[in-house]
Amino acid sequence: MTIRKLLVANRGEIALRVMRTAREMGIQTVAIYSEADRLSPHVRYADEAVCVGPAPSSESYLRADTIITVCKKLGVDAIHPGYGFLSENANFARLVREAGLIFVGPSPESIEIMGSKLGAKAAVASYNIPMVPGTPDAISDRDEAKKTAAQIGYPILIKASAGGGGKGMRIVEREEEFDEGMDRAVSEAISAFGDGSVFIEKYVTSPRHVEIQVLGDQHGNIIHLFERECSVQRRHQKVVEEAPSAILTPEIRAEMGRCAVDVARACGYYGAGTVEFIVDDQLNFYFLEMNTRLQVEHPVTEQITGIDLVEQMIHIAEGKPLAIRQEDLQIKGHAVEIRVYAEDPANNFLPDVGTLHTYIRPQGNGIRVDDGFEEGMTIPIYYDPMIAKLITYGATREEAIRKMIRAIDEYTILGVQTTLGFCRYVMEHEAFRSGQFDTHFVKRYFTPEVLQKPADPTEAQLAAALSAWLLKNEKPKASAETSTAAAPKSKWRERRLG
Ligand code: MV4
Repeated sequence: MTIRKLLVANRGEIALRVMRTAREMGIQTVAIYSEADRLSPHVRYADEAVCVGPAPSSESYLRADTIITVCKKLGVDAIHPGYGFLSENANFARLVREAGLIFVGPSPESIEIMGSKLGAKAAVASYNIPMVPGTPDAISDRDEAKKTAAQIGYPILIKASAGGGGKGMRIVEREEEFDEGMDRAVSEAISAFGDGSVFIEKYVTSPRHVEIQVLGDQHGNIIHLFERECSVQRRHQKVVEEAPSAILTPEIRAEMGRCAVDVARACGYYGAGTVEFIVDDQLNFYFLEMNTRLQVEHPVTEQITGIDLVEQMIHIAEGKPLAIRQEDLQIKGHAVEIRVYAEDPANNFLPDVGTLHTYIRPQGNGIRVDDGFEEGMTIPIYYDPMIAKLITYGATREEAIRKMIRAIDEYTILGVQTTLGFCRYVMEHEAFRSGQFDTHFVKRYFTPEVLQKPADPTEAQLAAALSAWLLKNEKPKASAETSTAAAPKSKWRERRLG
């Protein structure tokens, strides 16, 4: 089945990212937007655009029924959900299928299995996948669980089965705190997810977060596209991602890749997915969960493999067999991504939404900016305050990092506070440079004081911003130089204008 018209059920940078590939493939694009996003670039980029409701996402980007109605009206044959919003909603994927449309993503069944952490553990149980010691099922008998905790040794983590991405986790340091931790974990899980199922795991105290990108087709072929290192994060919000990881050996990489493919196989996975592991200081790795969507940080994988993941997703959704074999893939170079948020690092990363009075992107070889805003636009309060993803690519890790620092220095954003200076601090930090860091990097090394200098724009940036503004606002003068009548009639000029 060929996709001729694709609706992107998302906004901002990821909507643009998906539509760009669709356009390259000759596929017509349809944008949806909320009343807050009327003037957004993703709306103008699309061949057609439909307003689906007021600003709050519950009344617009999350309205499955409205979105499917739009598809029927416009003759759309497939929906790409991007990330967030409806991307990991099994019911939505099912509604799309029932409406006779193609969901550019995995099956509702895969989404459902992996949406439950215990479901994921059960699905992979018959495969040889390393997992952190813990309880394989939801805890029903508290005394039993307490015994297991004593056996595996404190500290332990209580996790909500319906959680994920750090939501619904609780550390218990010693047995005396077990009951209280359990009470809180269960009541939090009920209020957050409507499901009080929790399990316990040994707490790996200083892990690295390494995830493997996989692609599976609808014929049972599954490959992996190596890893992304995402350890630099703040309160489960990733800050810096890179590929490959500075710590993996080719042997461990191959082994993790094999495990990731098996995890995908265990749930009959097709589409693009990410298998998340933690890695301890001995380089032991453990499977944690699988994300059944295209991830924010997918560009670093695209840079080092040369593969367009959205193109692959579309081919897979059309039912085509994967055209890439595992042995064709190799890592070339190194890519680093930072997330540029409209947040104030000096003020506990409080969202600082406002107007991008000056917005000048970095440019040059090895630089990719995925964003969804333009100068003069206001960042709406209703959604995630990510302004852009800045990705650099070089032959080596050091080259990609140096390029990132240069790119951050060129990036001029005035009007809102951003995390650019904070990311620059990470790039310069010895622990990051040496590759010796874990998920506690930000907590361990960052205080607002370290930012005082780079937070202010440099003289050069101010000068650049001012001249850009002057150029843009300059009125055409009726001077001898600009009037066509008086223009010098050189051959060069004729050739150029003719
Ligand atoms: C863990 C862990 C340590 N031990 N599980 C956080 C996100 C969610 N996917 C699982 N997470 C963790 N699970 C055990 N048994 C530490 C984390 C964790 C973490 C993992 C990846 C990236 C950042 C993190 C930050 C804090 C905790």
